This record gives sequence, C-alpha cells and structure tokens, in this order.
Amino acid sequence: MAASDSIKVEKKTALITGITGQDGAYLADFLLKKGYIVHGIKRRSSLFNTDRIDHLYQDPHVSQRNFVLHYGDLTDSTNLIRIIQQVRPDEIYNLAAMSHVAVSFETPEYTANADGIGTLRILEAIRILGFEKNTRFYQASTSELYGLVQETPQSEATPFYPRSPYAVAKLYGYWITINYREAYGMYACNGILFNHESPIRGETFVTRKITRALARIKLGLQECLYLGNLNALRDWGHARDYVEMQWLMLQQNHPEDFVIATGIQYSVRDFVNAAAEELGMHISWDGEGPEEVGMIAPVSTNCAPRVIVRVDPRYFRPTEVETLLGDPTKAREKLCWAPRTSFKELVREMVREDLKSAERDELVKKHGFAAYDYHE
Ligand code: NDP
Ligand code: GDR
Repeated sequence: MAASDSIKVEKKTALITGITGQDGAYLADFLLKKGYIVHGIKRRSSLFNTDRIDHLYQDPHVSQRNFVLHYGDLTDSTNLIRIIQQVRPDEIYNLAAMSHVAVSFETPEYTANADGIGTLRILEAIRILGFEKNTRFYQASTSELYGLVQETPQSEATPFYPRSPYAVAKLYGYWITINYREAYGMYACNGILFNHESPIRGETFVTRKITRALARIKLGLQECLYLGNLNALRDWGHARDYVEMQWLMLQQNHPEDFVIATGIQYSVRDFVNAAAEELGMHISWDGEGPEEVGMIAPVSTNCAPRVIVRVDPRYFRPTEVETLLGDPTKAREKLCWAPRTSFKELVREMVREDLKSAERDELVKKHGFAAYDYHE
C-alpha cells in the first residue's frame, strides 16, 4: 500500500444551478463520474421537470447520497444563501438562466432579474457567507454578448454589442463576475460558450426543432417545419464536449475567461440540409426571404414536389444576431481543450434520437391515440 493511499482525500462538492437544463444534466453526469458530490438547484413546477437527470436520481431516504436536489430560484436571495450555506460547495456552476433569446424579448424584466441579478445574488451569497477563498465560481456567459459582431472570428478580446434582453442581462452577469474576482480575490470566471446542442437540447431551439420536426415529417406525423431566419450563421458544438471545459476552467491556478467554440460556422439552412440527409431526404430550396420553401421529391412522378419547410416571420427576432464564429485558440493552448464531436456527428446523434422518439409516437398513433404538434 502506498503512503498516499492512507491519506483521506475529501470528495469535492459541486453546486449546479440549472441542473434540470441541457448543460446541467451533462455536467452533473460528468462530475459524478469524476467522484464529486453533486448538489443541484431545481425550480418548483406543476409538472415533473427532472426528465434530463432522472437517471441520476437517488432516493432521499438513502444515506450517503452523492446526488442531491434542492428547490430554489435565482430570483430568491434568501434561498440561495441558505442552500450555499448548507452545501458549502467547493465549486458553483451557475448554469441557470432564462436562456431563450426570442423569449427574452417577451419577458425582458424577468430575464434581467434571473440572468443578470441572479448571478449577483450567488456571488454576494458567497461573500456574505465568507466563502470567497473556498468556493470557485463558474458563470455561463455566451457568444450572444458579441451580438452585432465587431470582428470575425470572435475571441476573448472582441468587443461586445448585445442584441437582446437576454444578451444584455448576460452582459451584467459577465462583468459582475469579473468585478467580484478583482474586488474580492474570488476564483470566478466566465466561459463564453458558443451554441452547443445535443439530443436533450430544448425543443424550441432551432437545431432540436429541426431534428425533431424532420424525423416526424419522415414518419408522416407532421406536415411542415416552420422556421425564421434561415441565413443565420452559428458555430455549433456538442454540449457533452463543452461541459468538460466548464470543469477545466475551475481547475486552473488562476481564474480566467475562455471562449469555447469549434471555429466552424454553418447556416440554419445548412443544418436543415444535414438533418434531412441523415434521414435520407434531399431538400431543394426555392424562393427568397419569407417566400422561401424547402421541398423534397414527390412520391410519384405525377405529383408536385412536397413542401416540408416554410419561413414564418413570427420566428424573426426584433434584433437578430446574424453571424457568430468563435476563436477557441486560448482554450486550446492553455487548457489543451478541443471539441471532439464534428458537426456531422452532432446532427446524426440528434436525428437518431429524435427518430426513435418519433417511432414511439407513431406506434401510439397506430393504436388510436392522438399526438399533438406544438409549433413554437
Ligand atoms: P437550458 O434552457 O436547457 O437550462 C436552463 C436551466 O436554468 C434549467 O434548469 C432551468 O430550469 C433553469 N432556470 C431557468 N430560470 C431559472 C431561475 N429563475 N431559477 C433557477 N433556475 C432557473 O439552458 P442550457 O443548459 O442550454 O444552458 C445553460 C446555461 O448556459 C444558460 O445560462 C445559458 O444561458 C448558457 N448558455 C447556453 C448555451 C447553449 O448553446 N446551450 C451557449 C452559451 C451560454 P427549468 O428546467 O425548470 O426550466
Ligand atoms: P440562439 O439559439 O438564439 O443562438 O441562442 P437558437 O437555436 O434559438 O437560434 C439560433 C438561430 O436560428 C435562428 N432561427 C430560429 N431559432 C429558433 N429558436 N426557432 C426558429 O424557428 C428559428 N428559425 C431560425 C435564430 O433567429 C437564430 O439566429 C442559443 C441559446 O442557447 C442561448 O442561451 C445561448 O446563449 C446562445 O445559443 C449561444
């Protein structure tokens, strides 16, 4: 037995806000595999909202759990202070947010409260409790900060120009994190993450909306996919790869901010094409602007091509972010990080999972039960 084997190594404890979301689920899984005790904050909702983390659930009656959920909300300081005091985390990952850019135009004040002031509430809780030197803090910052882009590709040094209430709220979160780092010597850092997706991405973000709808169209469960701006350009990676980076950022000697991206850009139309190809469908495009349509070949030579994609201006945003392309050089050089999943692999994984779930719906339909389509 080596001498070091007898030394008791305390397990690290992490607290994840937004644990029920896409990144929260991947990060919880990742940290548990690393041997962490993981605590998460979930919101009360009238229906179960823990689908993405149900496989990690541990019965509260079992002692020595390494996965514990607490009710809470980023808009409630008292609750955040109490949870942080109780958990005494080594690391806090602040992933909770009203994260839908289009919805932030509908709920701007709430978005500012949760995404902007919510970040301050956690930082201030750490300070009030005197945990500045013990608790490391990760803030989920975003490529949306670049908004109306000032240079391409975007790096840690590129100036910001936010274009939505969401991005403006996240700008506050970004700077208050830096301010607490400088003012109180806290280990606090921002991950400026470009879009990252997965089979558990929320259904109203464009990638998941596309893979889900095309799988359903393929099986005859849905007629048409309605989208907004097909020309928007994004740098899409896989969430599984990006949460590893969130952890790495908290394991350094000094806190720093990092851009996380693939460095490759595709349009929304490219994503539709790639997803359709995975399903064995070839889309041809016709028309321009709101009149543009995507068609597939007719079932027989006597029929017209079938329109399966249409533009619906209701999905246009009052101010759009037209193009985003990240420069992940700093992450590659300082953290030896590189994304593992290619665009094609990402699309394939998402399509396959949505096809499986469409097949389940098809079965349900065959047995006479209705399946509803929500166009969001
Ligand atoms: P999701 O929308 O999938 O998850 C958001 C999480 O935040 C959910 O758990 C949600 O709870 C929770 N939440 C929302 N509002 C509150 C609140 N007021 N109090 C407590 N919890 C709340 O987002 P992602 O997982 O995709 O993103 C994680 C973070 O990273 C977000 O902050 C997002 O803004 C940011 N980000 C995401 C990127 C991406 O491409 N995915 C890129 C850059 C940044 P519930 O399940 O109950 O709704
Ligand atoms: P985004 O992601 O706004 O970049 O924010 P989203 O998938 O919503 O939009 C990407 C681009 O696609 C265009 N688009 C549509 N978007 C949606 N949602 N629905 C549509 O029908 C549609 N048609 C075209 C959009 O206009 C946009 O240009 C995501 C979120 O995860 C944020 O929380 C995160 O900060 C950023 O990524 C980085």
